Amino acid sequence: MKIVKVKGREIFDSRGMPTIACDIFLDDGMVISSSVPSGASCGQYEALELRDGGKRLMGKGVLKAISNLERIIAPELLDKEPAALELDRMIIELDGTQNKSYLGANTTLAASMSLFKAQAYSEKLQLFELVAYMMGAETVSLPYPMFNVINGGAHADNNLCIQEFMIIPTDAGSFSQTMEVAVAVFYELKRLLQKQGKSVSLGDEGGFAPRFSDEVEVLDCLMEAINKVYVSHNVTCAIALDVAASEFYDPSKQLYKWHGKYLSSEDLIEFYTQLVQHYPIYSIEDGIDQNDWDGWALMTKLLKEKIMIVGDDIFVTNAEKLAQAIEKNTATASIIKPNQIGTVSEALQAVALCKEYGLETVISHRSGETCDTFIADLAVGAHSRYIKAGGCSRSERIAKYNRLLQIELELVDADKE
Ligand code: 2PG
Ligand code: MG
Repeated sequence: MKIVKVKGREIFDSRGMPTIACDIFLDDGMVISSSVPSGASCGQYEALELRDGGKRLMGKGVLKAISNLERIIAPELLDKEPAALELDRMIIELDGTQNKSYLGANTTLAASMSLFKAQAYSEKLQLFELVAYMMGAETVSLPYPMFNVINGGAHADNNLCIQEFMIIPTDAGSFSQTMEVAVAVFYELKRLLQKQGKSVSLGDEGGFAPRFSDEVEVLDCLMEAINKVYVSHNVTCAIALDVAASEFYDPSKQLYKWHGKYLSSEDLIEFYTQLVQHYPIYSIEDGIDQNDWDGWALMTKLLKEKIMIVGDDIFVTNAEKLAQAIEKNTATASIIKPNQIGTVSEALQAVALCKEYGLETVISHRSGETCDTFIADLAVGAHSRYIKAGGCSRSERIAKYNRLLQIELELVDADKE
């Protein structure tokens, strides 16, 4: 099967911001589409997201990215089989920069995702099967989801410093039962918030975003919901936090601005230690700023036996950064976001590196999302133990979970055959 046309389109993400979609037309008439997400609390070392600037659409337009896709990438793809790894390599070479600043990581990822889907289609494989094949895996597995239930930080208009409070139902059995428990906690939480007269409006990732006095109040409220659901479902939930500490780090003072006070990394780690003692916290992501490697080393040393320590802004899905982390014993897990690096194959390399050195992976959405479900297949095919794809509301989040439900059914059916 050959590629006969490649088109870019400007579409809008879950925040109403423009983003790029890429359509690959195959010679049997099939059109394969992908669209890329966009972050708000972006890491300083992420690959470049190309925006038009100027007045149109608040400078966020992606017409330059579309032009790069159609003028520079497309001619190289025409008349070729959609061999994703090979063509990804060609795109990386065409860009030729460290951070995709020539073509834009949004441009390259849109093409890359469509190439992977097109190859899967032309080989009559599911996307997750193709990913597994490329990772050299003989089996696939469904990830544990981290459901976002309370939004703070850059994802909400409230007073919380911590950006994401997530739940991980533990041992619910199947993915569909896990989903049931998460939805039950979500609605129990909603009821509790309403009872307390708090707002139940949603943050960017589909969790609630009311004002709280502080993070401890959130955790108490969350525990009440988790405990109530335990009684009805006999399944408990662990808590995962994405602190997104780079968002409130002051590099000039080398301190963290926490609710009107300045804290050192030691103070912050002491606070996390207290939380870990009092609540069933399973993991903390970005507890420390992306450049505070000493803080990361200390947090990893002090807490790694108790919780999973997840790096996001510090690694940015970049194999070089991950290699540094491995050398310095920093963190025990990495977030994987394909748009931080700009191609699917480089994201797969990052996963492979993590696996080789015993780091867990959390395949992740961005706060600005589309209904593309690529990351669900990526998590299954790459055998990632975790995925985070948002709360139990908003279609762009639920689409990923629904795709996982579909994959689960297919795997169950395949087992029966
Ligand atoms: C994060 C992400 C996704 P953003 O920090 O992990 O939850 O947020 O996409 O805004 O960087
Ligand atoms: Mg994060």
